[in-house]
Amino acid sequence: MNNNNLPVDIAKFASENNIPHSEIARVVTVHKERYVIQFGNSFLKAEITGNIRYTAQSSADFPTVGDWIRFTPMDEENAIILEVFPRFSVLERQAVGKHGEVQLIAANVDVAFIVQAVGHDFNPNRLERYLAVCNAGNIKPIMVLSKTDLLPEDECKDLINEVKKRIKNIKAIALSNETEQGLDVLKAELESHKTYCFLGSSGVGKSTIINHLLNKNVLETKSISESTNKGRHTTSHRELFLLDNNSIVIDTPGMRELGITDSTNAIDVTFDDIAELANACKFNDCTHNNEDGCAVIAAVESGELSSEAYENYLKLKREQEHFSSTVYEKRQRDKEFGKMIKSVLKEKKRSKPR
Ligand SMILES: Nc1nc2c(ncn2[C@@H]2O[C@H](COP(=O)(O)OP(=O)(O)OP(=O)(O)O)[C@@H](O)[C@H]2O)c(=O)[nH]1
Ligand SMILES: [Mg+2]
Ligand SMILES: [Zn+2]
Repeated sequence: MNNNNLPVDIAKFASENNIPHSEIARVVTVHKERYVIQFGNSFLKAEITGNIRYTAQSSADFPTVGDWIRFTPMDEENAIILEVFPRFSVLERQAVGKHGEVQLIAANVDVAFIVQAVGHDFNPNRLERYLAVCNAGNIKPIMVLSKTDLLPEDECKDLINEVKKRIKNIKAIALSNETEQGLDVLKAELESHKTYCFLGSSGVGKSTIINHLLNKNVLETKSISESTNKGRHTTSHRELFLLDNNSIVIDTPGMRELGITDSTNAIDVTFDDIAELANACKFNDCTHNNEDGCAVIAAVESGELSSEAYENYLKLKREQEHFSSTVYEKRQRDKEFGKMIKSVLKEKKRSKPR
């Protein structure tokens, strides 16, 4: 079977490392440490080698949805994952409830559709947070305003304008799964062999959009009030699908928390107008909190910069600094622990009777 639809970066890596295309597959879903990989048109259940498990330094070293991997088949249905290829992009967030750790959402994604529904889900602050996550991971973001059937058309336009005013250069698509208006605009974005991920709160219509793209009801969709267990998400895991035009889409469960990690300049890229203003601050290391001669604060005062965007910028910066310092402390603790183990072992050796 051939498998010659590899992205350029992956094909390059394979040829540099003499890996035959017959050994390359993509991770479609992950359940704990059990994986499903896709090779051509076939799907195999897969596990990782002990080597991957023991050399992994964090959860980021385990395969995730969207990863390209090298595998060896065991039989018709099962395979072993031997190696995870370097990722050209990653979507990651702070692992919920685990300080200083990241959780991968997906890998090798080209474009993320950030979906917000009209009504109380619409939230530019949260949109900026998603943008920072995309910018950190080398992923092009596109905003999707969903459920436009629930709001008069001019009010939908107002929401899009509000987004565009606050976030320059963002592409935004308004659509409704009910009337199907705008779905063609989203479809026109999809290029073959590129990977698209859908992000956004639970119930905004991510899986419904993907069902439309697949032209069938593959994914379960449900309103929050329909589900027996209140607040339970309908989509419970991340999964990758191949569309007829050979684009790939990844569905994700709605995420309540999207803590940003310590990627260096994602926030400045997201708030590029603030980064631009900062060039005119009096101090090079201005934090734009309360310094004299701060051009950012001046822009807020003159109304040139929205105070909501400014507040959100400071909030995300604080969060990122907190994450970085937690990671640093964790590394120090791990180091101390390593030193202690070493000295105990040394002591043991020394006291061993000869
Ligand atoms: N009125 C209206 N309802 C929609 C639209 N799109 C989806 N819905 C409804 O919204 C509910 C949630 O849709 P889902 O597609 O399951 O939402 P989701 O984003 O996948 O949610 P999670 O899987 O929980 O993250 C369902 O009852 C859909 O029928 C839309 O455009 N308009
Ligand atoms: Mg869903
Ligand atoms: Zn400043």
